[in-house]
Order: sequence, then structure tokens, then C-alpha cells
Amino acid sequence: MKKKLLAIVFILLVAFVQAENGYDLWLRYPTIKNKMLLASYRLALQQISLQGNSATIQIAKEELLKASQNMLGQTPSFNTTNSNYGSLVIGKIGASITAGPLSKNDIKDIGEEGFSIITSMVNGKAQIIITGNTDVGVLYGVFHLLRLMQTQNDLYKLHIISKPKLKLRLLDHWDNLNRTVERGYAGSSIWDWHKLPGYINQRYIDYARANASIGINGTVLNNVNANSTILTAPYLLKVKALADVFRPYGIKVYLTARFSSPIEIGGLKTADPLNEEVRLWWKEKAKEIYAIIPDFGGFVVKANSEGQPGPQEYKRTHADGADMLADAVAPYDGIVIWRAFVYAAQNPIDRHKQAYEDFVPLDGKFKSNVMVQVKNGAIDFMPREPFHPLFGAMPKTPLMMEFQITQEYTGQSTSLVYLAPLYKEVLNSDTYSSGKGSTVAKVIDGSLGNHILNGMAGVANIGSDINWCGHPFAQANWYAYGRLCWDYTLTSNTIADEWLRMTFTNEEKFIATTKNMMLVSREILVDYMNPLGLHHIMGTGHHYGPAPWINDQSRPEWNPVYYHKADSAGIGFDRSVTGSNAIAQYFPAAQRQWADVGTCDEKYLLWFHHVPWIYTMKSGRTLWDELCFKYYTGAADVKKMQQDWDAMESFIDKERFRQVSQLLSIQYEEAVWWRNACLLYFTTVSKMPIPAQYQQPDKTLDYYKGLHFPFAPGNNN
Ligand code: BDP
Repeated sequence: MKKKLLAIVFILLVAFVQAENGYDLWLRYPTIKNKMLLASYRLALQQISLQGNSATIQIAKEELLKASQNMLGQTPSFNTTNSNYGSLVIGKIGASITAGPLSKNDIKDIGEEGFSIITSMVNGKAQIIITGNTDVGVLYGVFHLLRLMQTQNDLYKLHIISKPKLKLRLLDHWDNLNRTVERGYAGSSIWDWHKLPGYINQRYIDYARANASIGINGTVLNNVNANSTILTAPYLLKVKALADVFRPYGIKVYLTARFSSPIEIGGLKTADPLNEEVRLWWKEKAKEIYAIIPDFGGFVVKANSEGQPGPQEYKRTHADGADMLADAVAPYDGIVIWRAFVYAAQNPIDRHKQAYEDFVPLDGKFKSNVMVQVKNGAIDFMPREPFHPLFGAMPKTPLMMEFQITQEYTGQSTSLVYLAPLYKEVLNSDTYSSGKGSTVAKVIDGSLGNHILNGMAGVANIGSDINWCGHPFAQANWYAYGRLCWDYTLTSNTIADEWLRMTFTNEEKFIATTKNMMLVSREILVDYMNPLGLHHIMGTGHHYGPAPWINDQSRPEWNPVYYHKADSAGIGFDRSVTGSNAIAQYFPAAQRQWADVGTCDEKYLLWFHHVPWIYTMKSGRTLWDELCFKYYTGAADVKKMQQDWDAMESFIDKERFRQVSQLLSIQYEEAVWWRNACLLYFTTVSKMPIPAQYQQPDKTLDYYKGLHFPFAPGNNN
């Protein structure tokens, strides 16, 4: 009886230990099963010499300890005095750690955040030295070593010298102070403002750790649609508490600043950026912030866009507004990140053109501590957009990339959509601003304009859900974003490979199948949502599901019909010279790839052209048939993903297997919904039937039009 009970307890214990809820992200550190690897890793992590006693080095130590115990079943012996002792030596370059084989140039070159990991032979034994110019660099190196181990690499001959390609690697949280998250699909905000500063939720620490593991070095805590309350004294103390948690992980905090704050919380009558009282108010506010958070990153501002206040209300420019704030934070080395996502309430010109027209004339007018943050495309974070024409068009201003990690327009939290291919497509696009090879990546890394400030921001997909991101595969987008901030030359394949191995398993069959699913997932989404350059045809407000028929919104550019322009003649937005001529905002060589209907890359066809339904596509099909083909192929490909995933059951834990299975079923239903609703609607305009070879929609257009989602997530602000 007793034995039986013990056996049951044991089984329960095993089940409990194996339960995966996704909380550990890519830092799970499962036991290494390969005996050879295990033996070599045990040797490598047997005796660890730690140089330095900062909080950051302590974090590195704890990470090594946790990883060793979990992966290797071994507790390393740590030594803090003798730098020559040990199989692994970590610490910054200094009196006790020599740079080993690094040259003076290497040391200078890795800068403040880079690291090196080098294996050398000392007294006939292999020794790994992880070093850098700062403790944070060392921490990044430790996480890199652990990544190599989690992905089962040899540690014998390491010679890695790595530094980030971008200086600012930020997450933007669109989190409101009441804990709702604008466009958040993973529960509520992780910031529990009410209990701060007294209560430090373990999540804050785990968040910092996850970010440090991929090199994220800044976080904007609150929504771009900002609330001035965040700048009041009690809230600044809460912000300080978070900054204190994040600091040892190399992460700075930033806040969004509501432009009208001097009126709302300062009691002034105006927020005019040229008004002396207003300028003084911001200076005092900056002084107050830096007194408690000396390394505060700076302000992010959304102004004169979608109802947000801004300098244009006072007939001032975006530069006037940004420069005023820049002056306030300059004494403390703070920066201002001014968003270029602007389109005016009463501007009849193509929305695609508006930001460019507002901002290009201001090039050269911004203070040196201002960055202009530009979304990857000119409209919004669509599943596919050509790159924003501002990239390359403001050579005197450091432009920061803004990507969306949260999947507002890319399937929200029910869809497996790996976004690295989208990010890479944009970063690799050639702006031709200084001749061939002037990629967007080179604009934002500052190399084209010789800018010291450079960086990327990603709108976070993190929330209070136990697995942080809602969909288990959405974690991959957080991970990929961070890895690309560090090194945008990494391939989508490499990043997916790393992430899968760390997050699930190193089983090759699993990796091959699921990596392929990830790599094709974004293109599949484009096919069933927005093929051939269609865009912005989603449901109004919540942006969930298709609604290409909507035409009753107060502002023209809030209506999907504005973007697809389907009529009896054809479909698509003519942005060529015969239409809005938005294409003229690109450099001539870039224009050429889209200017002519006949040669335009079909991925962007309906973005730039209004094309007859019977136009012959490269496939030989008519445009209408091609559209149907894309929608049907996209939905069928989701079915294929489901089948692929079903075959993965034996490789991973049942919890996450089940979650993904269920979500893929929902994704398939959504893909069919997109396909049917869009084609049924377009058929009323094209007057052409869905070809008979396809399974016909089993619901009517009216049925789809009648769907409502009053409590859809992310829309409750
Ligand atoms: C849009 C979102 C909206 C954001 C806006 C922005 O729907 O919620 O406030 O972007 O970036 O795509 O400011």
C-alpha cells in the first residue's frame, strides 16, 4: 500500500515537473540528454571564476548556477579571487582579467555592450573566458554561452566577438495605467501600478532577465496614447522602482509624454512649445525625473496623430515640440523619440503621403538628442507593406525603426505567425537613398547618415498571461525582435532554429517541421488576409477579422473601401503617377520596382495600382482568379500547418502541444473566414464568381457582415 502510494506521488511529481506552461520562455534549461555533450559541458562549467561583485555579475552567476543545475545536474564551484582558476572565467576586462587573444582594437570595437567568448588552453586544460568592457557586456556573453549550450553547440573552440549593431534596442509597451493594453492579446498589463512601488512582482525580474538574454536594453513602460498621470510624483516613484529592478540587467526605462501635460498636471494654460513657462515646466519635470532615475532613457511622443495633442495646435512644427523636450532632457543625456506615425484629421491626401510631407521639410531641424521613430510601412503595421518612404529621405535625422511585435494586424493571439521574415524584408529593402545598397537597415543603424544615435523599437506582445505572449509561438516574435536588434544580419531561419531548440526541444524532426511552419507562416497569413498588396481591410476598432465592405466611418481613411478601392473596373489603390503619386516619395530606383503595372512586384501590385479584374497576372490567371487562388491557397496552407503540428505530438509536452493544436484550429477557421468574407464581398463588385473548382463558401456575405465582437481584446482603451 505504502509502495503504491509512493509510486503515485512519484508519477504526480514527474507530471508536475514536466508540466510546461510557457512561463520559462526560451530559458528553460532542460537536462542535456546527449552523454558526450553533457560530459563536456560539465567540464566547462565545473569551476567558475567570477570577477567583479556588481549586481549584474551576481545575475550572471545565478544564471550560470540555475543553468548548470538544471541542464547538467551539477553545481559549479565559484571562485571570486583567482582569475586564472577555473574552466570558465567571467568578468570585465580589467586588472584581473586579461583580454586574452583580443587585440586592443577588438576591445575598443566591442564597445560598451559587446562581449567575447574565447576558449583557450591553459596548462593543458580548456578554459573559456567571457569578457567585455562592462558587466552588462559580460552578462550578454553569459547568456550567449548558455544559448550555445541549449542549442547543443561545441564549446571547445569558441572564438566569438559580438557587439550589437544598434544602440537602442527597445520594447514599447502600449500599456495603460488601468492595466488594459492597447492592442494587447496576452491578458492585462504586467505593470501593477497600484501596488508599485512597494510590491515588486517576480515578473518584473523575469521580464528583465528574458530581455537581457536577447539584448533588449530599454523599455517604454506606457502607451503612446499617453496619460499625463505617469509624470506625476507618485507615479514617478513607481517608475523608479521598476528602473531599479531593470538597471542591473542593462535596461533603461523610458516614458511616453503626453504633450498637453503642462496643462493637465502642471496647471498651465498652454502647452505651446515656444512658451517660456511651458519650456520651464518640462525642464523642471526632467530635473525631477532624473533626480530619482539618473539613467532615465527619455521621452517617446505621439503628437498630432489620432487625437493626441501636439505642437501643431499652436501652429508649431513637430521639430519645435521635439526640440523643446530635447532641451529639457539634454543636461542628463536623455533623448526624445518623436513618432512619425501621423496623419491629420482633415487631410484629403493619401494617408500614405502624409508623414513624409510633414517630416521631410523638418530634416536638419531636430536637436542632436532627438530621434524620429518611423513605422516600418507608411500606412500601419500591415501583414505586408513596402518600406516607409521616410527611410532614406531624412539623412540629417537619426531615424528609429518601429516594428509591431504584438500581432494587431497579423492574427492577434490566435495565429501562428512568425514575424522575423517581415522584419527582415523591411530591413533588407533598398531605399537607394545613397545609391544601390542603401538598405533600410543601414539607415536605421546610423551608418548612412553617420548618426551616433540609432535603434529599433518593437511594440511589445507581453501581458499577464502565464506564457507572457498569449500564443506559445508569439514568444518567438519577442525573441526574434531582440535578436535582430542585436544583429539584423541573422537569418529568420537561424533565429527560428535557436528559439525552437531552446523553447521546445533539440529533436531534429521536430525542428525541421516546426521551423518550416514558422518560416512560411507569414506568407500564408498574407495570402489569406491581404494578398497581392491589399491592406487595411480588417474590422473597424478591434481590427479582428475581415470587413472590406466598411464605408461608413467618419474619416475616409478609417474605411477599408478607401484602401482597396474595388469597383466594377478593378481593385487596388493607384499610388502611381496617374493616382495619388505616393510612389514619387521613393527614390527613383526604388520607384522603378513598382511604378509600372506590368513590372511591379505582384506582392505590392494592389498597393500601388488599380488593376482591372481581368488583367493577366504572371501566373497566366486573371487578377480575379489570382485573388481567389491566393485566398484559397492561404487557407489550405493553414490546414497543412495543422497536419504538420499533429505529427509533433510525441516530441513535446502535452500542454503546449494542445494549446498550439487548438489555436491552429481557430486559425484555420479564421483563415476560412477571411477568405470567404473577402471573396464574397469582392464578388459583388467584380461581378465574377468564385471559380467552381473551389469549395464554395457555406455562409452568406450578410452572415459575415453581421458578426460583432464587442469585447475583442486590445481595444479597450
Ligand atoms: C495603430 C493602432 C493604434 C495605435 C496606433 C499608433 O491601431 O491602437 O495607437 O497604431 O501606433 O495601428 O499610434
